[in-house]
Amino acid sequence: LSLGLGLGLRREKHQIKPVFLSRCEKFSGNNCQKIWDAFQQAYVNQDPCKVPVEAYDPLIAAAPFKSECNRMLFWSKTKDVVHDFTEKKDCFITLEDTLLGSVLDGLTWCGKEGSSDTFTTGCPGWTDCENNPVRSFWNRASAAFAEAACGAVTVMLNGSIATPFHPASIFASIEVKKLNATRAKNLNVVLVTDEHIVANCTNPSLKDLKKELDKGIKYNCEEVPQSQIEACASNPMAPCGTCW
Ligand code: DVN
Repeated sequence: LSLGLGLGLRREKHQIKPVFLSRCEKFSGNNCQKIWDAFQQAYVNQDPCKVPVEAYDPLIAAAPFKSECNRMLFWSKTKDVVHDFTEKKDCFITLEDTLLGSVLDGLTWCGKEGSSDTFTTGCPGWTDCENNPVRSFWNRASAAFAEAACGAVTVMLNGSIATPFHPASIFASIEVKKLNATRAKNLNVVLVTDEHIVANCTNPSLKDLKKELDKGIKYNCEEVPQSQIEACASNPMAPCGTCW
């Protein structure tokens, strides 16, 4: 009995469904069981290295991204400063501030051939195989989030590394390619700097970024100290748009 109870509790602790549903219900309140079903069908009963990005199409259809014009924020190698900012100030929306992004942020999951269960341990890591359930989800969600981008779009890149716009990043390999000039009018690069500035707005990788943009999207780049972004985040009186 105690062994059975112990295993049951341990299984309970690692279950993803209660986490998924409680996060989802806090966010939206409705349709969460339907969204869970759409999520699960992407990877259950599959080889966890053979889940293509398209497997999540029904999930994206069940919980589509709203176009929030002038408020969408992308990022690459700036996760902590960006989410500290969006948590404290209601100026921008990142993928991780949307229903699907917030529900799945930080979670690991996979299925197994011949099983209808969801597993949270023994799953392939990000780089173990390309078509793993977690990576395919973020790739699919990032594409859909970028397709919805409209008006002035902002990206926070890291000025403390040599290549702020890295070709292997999700931002470079997926999101930039999905920005469409009929909806997105501007791309404003905020290059976040600290005392060790490695890259400024003349960085060669940013020339590549400008070149890759859909014709008609206006490009702009500003170097902004991280301390200024943090100070603005902590100042409830600072209006959006006056932070930098
Ligand atoms: O614009 C954002 C957002 O919309 C998101 O979906 O994609 C953009 C950020 O992705 P990015 O451009 O690839 O930026 P990063 O900083 O290189 O990677 C972002 C995240 O992807 C990492 O923080 C990792 O997520 P995690 O583990 O912190 O929840 C993940 N990631 C990327 N490459 C990885 C990796 N995780 C493990 N190994 C890797 N090689």
